This record gives sequence, structure tokens and C-alpha cells, in this order.
Amino acid sequence: MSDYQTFTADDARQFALSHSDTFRDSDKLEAEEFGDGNLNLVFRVKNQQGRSLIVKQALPYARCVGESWPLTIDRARIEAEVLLRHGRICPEHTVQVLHYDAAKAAILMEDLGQLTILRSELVAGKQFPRLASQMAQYLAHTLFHTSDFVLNGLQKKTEVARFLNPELCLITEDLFFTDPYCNHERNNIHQAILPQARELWHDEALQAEVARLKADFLSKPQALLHGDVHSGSIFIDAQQCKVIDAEFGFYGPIGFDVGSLIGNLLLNYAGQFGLQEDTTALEQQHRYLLEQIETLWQGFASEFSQLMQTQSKESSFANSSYQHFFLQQVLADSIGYAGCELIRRTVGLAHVADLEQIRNEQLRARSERLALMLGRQLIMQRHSLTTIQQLLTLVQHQELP
Ligand code: SR1
Ligand code: MG
Repeated sequence: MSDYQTFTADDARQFALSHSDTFRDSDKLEAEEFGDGNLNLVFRVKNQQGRSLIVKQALPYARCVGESWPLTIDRARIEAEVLLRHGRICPEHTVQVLHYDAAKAAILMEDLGQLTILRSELVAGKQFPRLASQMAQYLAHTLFHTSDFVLNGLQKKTEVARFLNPELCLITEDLFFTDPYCNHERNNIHQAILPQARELWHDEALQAEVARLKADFLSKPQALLHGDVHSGSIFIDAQQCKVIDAEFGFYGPIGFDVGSLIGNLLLNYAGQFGLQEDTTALEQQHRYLLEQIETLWQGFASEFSQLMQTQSKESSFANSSYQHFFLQQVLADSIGYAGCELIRRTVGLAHVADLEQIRNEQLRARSERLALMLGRQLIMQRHSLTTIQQLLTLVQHQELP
């Protein structure tokens, strides 16, 4: 860590100037720190002609908690390398990394400021018709091309070792799979849903299923995951959709990435009951979200299937029955991880605006209860929900708690 020091705006300007040809020495550069994420410093560096780049630096602790939660700065390497690998496979949907400095734990990347963060747009009731088909392409390609269908044993194990990412994985292991199911001090539970949260701490059947999902998260290195595909990690407009923030990347179960996104669409679905006052608009938004979940899974499954049939390098996995079994197992995992995401974003440490921005407390509590109920059912029923339509039917038939 000898070369490491926390960036000032000046350092960010210098970093951007030295490592790209976007700016000239004579440019008057402005640098503004605008990150509001959980972990890092993020600067926008801009010249007077309006050209801009982003400098992201990992802090040696988790920003949302402070210095009492130390965290490896090696996560900047993980983030840069995952984005570079995913960017080679799917450049149209991955933010472009221009430079990475290991000692400074800093990354220089393209500025996506012309796009907006998906979560804020969904909270505002906006719709992006291409979201699901674009994310289906991103997930199918990044996950297929880093899996055993393409890499040989030697390549795959080298990659698995390179992306072990133990500290960031531990955050997920704790926040996603452990804390919500016990009375943990990190949890953040609104008073009105304390009885429902307590039920989670005593629900042994649910805890057994979450343990199985956690065991898979720990021991199923199927592909190089992004590791944190929530709607705050996606920049979007009507045409484009790009994924950022890959510091939680590691080799894990494919369903974790797919399920995280489905879980976030369902969090917005639950939140809309409290965010949207107009009944017709509520129905439209719900229809949109369910269509996107359907298109996401159908698009992912059909692209992944096509890739398995045409580009599998490993002959054992060219078997069509195996490929069918593989996708069924990814669907069950995705539904289970979506359920975990619904629960942990409702009672765990890291909440989401889809629920937090509901101003009326009673309405917020109702949406939170719905998120918990849905989460539980997804986890428990993931093996009997064998098609995406069955999942959508389950969601549509929920009684508001
Ligand atoms: C302390 S980090 C909290 C959450 O933010 C990240 O985006 C991950 O989702 C993590 O669980
Ligand atoms: Mg993030």
C-alpha cells in the first residue's frame, strides 16, 4: 500500500490527464467528487469543452460505515479486471475501462453521465422497453464465455484463483445470506415490520433453503459473475444500457447474477404499491416490470442455449439433455437468489430507494411485507417453479399484506 493515498480532486485531475488522450495538458480541468455509493470515492473530471471521464478509487474501508470497517483496496483490481473481461465479451453493455493503477487502487473509465441510473428511473415510474433484452444479452454472453463451456480446466482454475475476492464475497455471504435470518446488529429494520423480521429469525425451513443457496454461492464457480447486478449498477436510456461497479465479481453460480436483477425488478414491483398513487399507472408499471422479467429470462435462456449448442468447446457439455438440465438449474438458482435479494434489501444493512422513498410509513410497511412474503415464496418454491410464467403467476396472485 506504499503508493496509496486517498485521492483529492487534484489527484483525480492528474490521474485522468496522465492516463488518457481525452484531455490536453493545456485543458482547465474541473474535478468533482460525487460518489454516493456504499464503498468508494468517485470523481468526474471535465474540461471546458464538456468532455469528461470518471476516476473511481477504492478506499481502505467501506465508505457507508467508515474506518471501523476496513476493506481491501484489491477490490479495485477485481473491478477493473472483471470489467475488462466482460467488456471484451460484451462491449455494448459494459462500461469502458481506460486505465487501472493497482498501487493507487484507482480506475479511469468512460463517463456515462448522458445515461441515468436505472433504479432512480424505475422509482420515478419510467420504462425502458429494451432493458430486459439488453441485459439478457449481457448476462448470457459474459456468463457463458467465462464458464466451463468455453474455458478448459487449466484456464478456468487460473481464472477462479485470480478472482477469489474473499473480502467482498464475505460481505455478500453475511449481508445476503446470514444477517436477515438472525437478530444481527447490522440489520436495519423499520419498526412497523419488526414482527415479520422476527419470523425470519425463527423460520427453520426457510433458513435451511437459504443455507443451500449460500452453500452454492460458496462452492459453485460456474462463471465470472459481476456479483452485484442491482438496478443501481445499471446506466440506461431508451437506446443504451451499460453495467458498472463490478467489485463484487468472482466465480460463482450463474443464477446469482440473473437472480439479483430479477430480485431488483421485484423490489420495484413491491415498491410501486407505495410509490404510485394512480391505479392505472400502477397497473401499467406492474405489467411493464413483469414483462421485463419474462423477456429477461426468455432472452437469457434462448441466447445461452444457442451459445451452448454452437460454441461449447468442452465436448462433454455438448450433450443437449445436459444443457436442458443446466438451464433448469440456473432458473431455480435465479429464483432463489432473487428471493434472497428481496429479503436482504428489506431488513438487512443495505436498503433500496424503491422501498425507502415511499413517504407514507404505512404504505412503505405494506410494500416491505410484500417483499418479504415474495422473497420467502421464491426461495421455498424455486424448484417447483419450472417456467418463468409460473413465477410471474405467483407474483400476480399475491394478496397485498
Ligand atoms: C457494505 S456494501 C453493501 C451493499 O452495497 C453493494 O452494492 C452490495 O450490494 C453490498 O451488499
Ligand atoms: Mg456498487
